[in-house]
Amino acid sequence: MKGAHDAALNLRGMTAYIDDLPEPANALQATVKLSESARGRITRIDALAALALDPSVRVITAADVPGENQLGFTVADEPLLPEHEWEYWGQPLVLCLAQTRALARRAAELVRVEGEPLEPVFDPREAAARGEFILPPRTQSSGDVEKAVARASYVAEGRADSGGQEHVYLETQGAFAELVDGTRVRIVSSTQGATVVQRAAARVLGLPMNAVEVEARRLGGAFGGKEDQATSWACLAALGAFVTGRPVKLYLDRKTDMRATGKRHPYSSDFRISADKDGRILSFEADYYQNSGSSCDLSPGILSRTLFHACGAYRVPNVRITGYMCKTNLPSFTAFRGFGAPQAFFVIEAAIDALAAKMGLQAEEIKARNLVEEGDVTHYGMPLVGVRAREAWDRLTAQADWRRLRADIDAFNAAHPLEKLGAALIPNCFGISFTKLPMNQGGALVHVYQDGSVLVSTGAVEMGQQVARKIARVASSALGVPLDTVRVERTSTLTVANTVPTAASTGSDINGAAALAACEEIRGRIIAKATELTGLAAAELSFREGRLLCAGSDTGLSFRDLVAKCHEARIDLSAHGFYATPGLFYDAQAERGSPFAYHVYGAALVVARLDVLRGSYAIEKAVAVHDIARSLDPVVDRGQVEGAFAQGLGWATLEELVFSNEGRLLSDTLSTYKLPDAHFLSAGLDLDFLPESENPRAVLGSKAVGEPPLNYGIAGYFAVLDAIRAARPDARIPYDLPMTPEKALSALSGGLVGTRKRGNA
Ligand code: LUZ
Ligand code: MOS
Repeated sequence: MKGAHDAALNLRGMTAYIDDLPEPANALQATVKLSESARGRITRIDALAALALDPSVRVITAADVPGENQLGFTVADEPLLPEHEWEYWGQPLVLCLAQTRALARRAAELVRVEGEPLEPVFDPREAAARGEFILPPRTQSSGDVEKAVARASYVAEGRADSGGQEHVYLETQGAFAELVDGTRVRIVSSTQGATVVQRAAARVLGLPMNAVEVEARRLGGAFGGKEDQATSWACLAALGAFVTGRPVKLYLDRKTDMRATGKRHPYSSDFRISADKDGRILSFEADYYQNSGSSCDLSPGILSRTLFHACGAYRVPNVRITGYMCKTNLPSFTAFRGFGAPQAFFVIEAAIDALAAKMGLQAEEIKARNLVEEGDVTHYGMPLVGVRAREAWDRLTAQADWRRLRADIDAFNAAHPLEKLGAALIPNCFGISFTKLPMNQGGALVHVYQDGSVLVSTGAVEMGQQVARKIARVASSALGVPLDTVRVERTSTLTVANTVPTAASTGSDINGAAALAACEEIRGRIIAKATELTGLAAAELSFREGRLLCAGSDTGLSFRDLVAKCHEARIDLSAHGFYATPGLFYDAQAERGSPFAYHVYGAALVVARLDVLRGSYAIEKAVAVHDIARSLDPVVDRGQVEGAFAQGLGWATLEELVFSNEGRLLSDTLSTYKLPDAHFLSAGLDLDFLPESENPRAVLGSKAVGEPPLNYGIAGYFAVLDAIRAARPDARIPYDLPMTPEKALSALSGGLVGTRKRGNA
């Protein structure tokens, strides 16, 4: 595990997260008081009983915020602590500090927040009907859908709903904050974006950004949950430190985290799809009602990604889609691996399923006929290059012997009344780049020390995805030094400024490229010195594994020797590197442009085995063929694809957020929120990579890997659906993801066995 850094520490259980860091003796522990209804107007906050509990207790409210009480940068709709109204059940109302966590919790229980109830709304369509939007609706279109529908041989329409998803990062949200020299504040945050926290904390505390230092050492997982929503906890800790002058640690217990923080956005959508007599898709229309929750947060970016991925991995000549960001009284839904794309994929996959039923064809036949091809132009005007959708599809269907498998499944089902198999295939096409153009930039700071060892700092936050390992590989390859001589430091606003969150699968693309630029600059200086010392031509010189080579043969000089010579000669052995993803542009007015650097392709197959009497099912087979181009680290990429596929299967089949009719999250523990576990995928996940090919649009020919494979999980939904239909060909089953065993049982019993009420979310 040389140079593996966190991976090796993780395996040995030695990784220190924020709560493992020793804190100063005078530190205060923090907790929050959560609202206990979905919406209300604050009339009085009574902290007397809490304060009487212990002299160390402090109760901090909106009135204590020295700067601007506002975390919303896109829309100013997110006070750090509410002044007038609370907008969801579980919203932090006040901050309580005390000597111990137990005292702080007790204090929070004793604080009384009185208020008048206001009428909440939970359903996105209802919010839309009332005109409750975060921002105005957005429409993208291409071609002429009315004309297409008029000449189509088949038209299918319907509705598709998908539920949210709890992040269940292993490390809950947390932060530590302290004053430095009484004038500056230092924050250690479990955030994906050190600068995101720095900017917000500066605003809240009324400080310039140079007086706020934010460190993200490493996170115990994030999955998007800490792109924007680590911020409030970091700001609360900083506020506590600022008000009391003492260090403050705020660390959420699991239940508080689940209640108070946002999840994947639930969507409710209407679709209409049309095709010619051969099943070629002529048009696709959709209205996406995004349940944005109580505040803007990242909802516009997520809606963008939904709209860009409306057509899935299919060529559709005529498109008209509209997205609505519906404001509801639920915790503000936020980034989650996939960022709106899986929600869009589910709708088009449902539409094709409905179309197949109309045509009396297998959905897979329609899919195969409509895959995106080289040179196709997306509905937002971006030509697709390096398309590998068909390559992945063909490879998968050949490997899995799809026709034979289908026939075997049908034969099995005909012979087994109480057990049914079902299968589904899904192709993938996922755009890489932040949909918000200015976010596609990053910096790096590289030091080569006198002994030849290398230290790299970037904006990339290590959260278990091994981005540090990938960046170490980039630096090692750029400098030609052994991997174990490169160390990647934690992310800090002191070393790299103006970072973007480690998100959108771009962590190694952007930060790796910035590190590469810095390494190349230093390498150039060292090579120049080597030329001067040896008289050899610079073009002939290279480093490999720490040795200086000339036209491939060893010169007898090492990287380390030359570094020492450079230092003696007073040559700078440090460099800052910067990368801005080239070629991106977008005209928001026209809804036309090239918002992505490139796309990632692939295809997956899921087979499910259903117990017809119980509605329970098992994933019998999960296979993916995935495009990682020329991988920076195939072992890491394998882990990412497997993890994302499993997480997608969880979203599509098991994981169900349940809210009461009053908007209270009922699935607020890990005993009521069912996650995939080792048994769930006991059959294993069969993963194959497409043949290596160099991607010219990312660092060292690689491709981003974090999010795209999550879409594969959607095949799990349709595989179970397929099995249910084998038992109940007549059943009318709404497209409603996740396909939990409860819903399967309800469908199998023709609705005789009802599902539990999901609230309106
Ligand atoms: N975060 C973000 C993301 O701010 N913009 C994006 O486009 C994005 N995409 C995927 C995941 N996180
Ligand atoms: Mo994100 S969903 O924080 O990449």
